[in-house]
Amino acid sequence: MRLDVVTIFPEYLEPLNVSLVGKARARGQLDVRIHDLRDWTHDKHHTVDDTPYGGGPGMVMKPEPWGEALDAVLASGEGEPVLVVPTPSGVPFTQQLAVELSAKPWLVFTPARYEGIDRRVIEEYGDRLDVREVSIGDYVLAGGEAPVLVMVEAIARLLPGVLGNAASHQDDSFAPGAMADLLEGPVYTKPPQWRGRTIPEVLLSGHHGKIARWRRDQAFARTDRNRPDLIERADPAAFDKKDRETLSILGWAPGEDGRFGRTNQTVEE
Ligand code: 6GU
Repeated sequence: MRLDVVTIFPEYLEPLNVSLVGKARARGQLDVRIHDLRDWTHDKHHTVDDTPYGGGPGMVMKPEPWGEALDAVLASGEGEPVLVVPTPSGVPFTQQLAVELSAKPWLVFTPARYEGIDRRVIEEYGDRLDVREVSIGDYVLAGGEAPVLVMVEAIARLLPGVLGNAASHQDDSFAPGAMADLLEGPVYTKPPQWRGRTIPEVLLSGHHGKIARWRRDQAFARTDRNRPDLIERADPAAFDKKDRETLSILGWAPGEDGRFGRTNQTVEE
């Protein structure tokens, strides 16, 4: 997969040389190219921003450097990339979107600073490319570079051969499949006693069925506590008889439509 990033802070993307993404690059599984937007300015001060039409606070990124930069990047490759535009006004970046983008051969990211990029740039490339305006959550960052780091890591670890073990992301919280719609429960390793704290007995039992059931119950308990919205919107067809018992103990019951909602009953920890 090829990834291009156009930014006014190339050094902000240095973490892409480290760890999982850095190793995937070193192995040739990822071709990452960072570009400095200011290379496509022509004035003495390398100006990339200007005041907003209509007034208001902050500055807007000028269209001309982005147009020249994107034309150059597009001309440097075969075929057409997906253009990923980080913005707090975008669609949510989810595991589903990460999976979809991980199947594309070429992604171009355009992290902006200030109040964003002149709208005409998004319109211009939207006429020619698959353009996705994407947000990584409901909070406001000073720029799109950190979101690019987040998205690239989420996408890169899904590429074939990047994560050591192919099964490693089958159980991911939010991964479609086995533990779909539930958060992952706690994990433990050696030593068996640490500061007087032990390991849940069942994990030492060697009984794989009981272990799987315990893990699923832990996943329900954590999802109940941290993300009850995931249980509310889960497809109830994914819940077996024991899941339903666990949910009932946690204070959940099926409604008219079969989906689960909280009953007013509270459960002691
Ligand atoms: Cl993609 N950009 C900025 N500036 N803030 C954000 C964001 C993106 N996603 C959430 N907050």
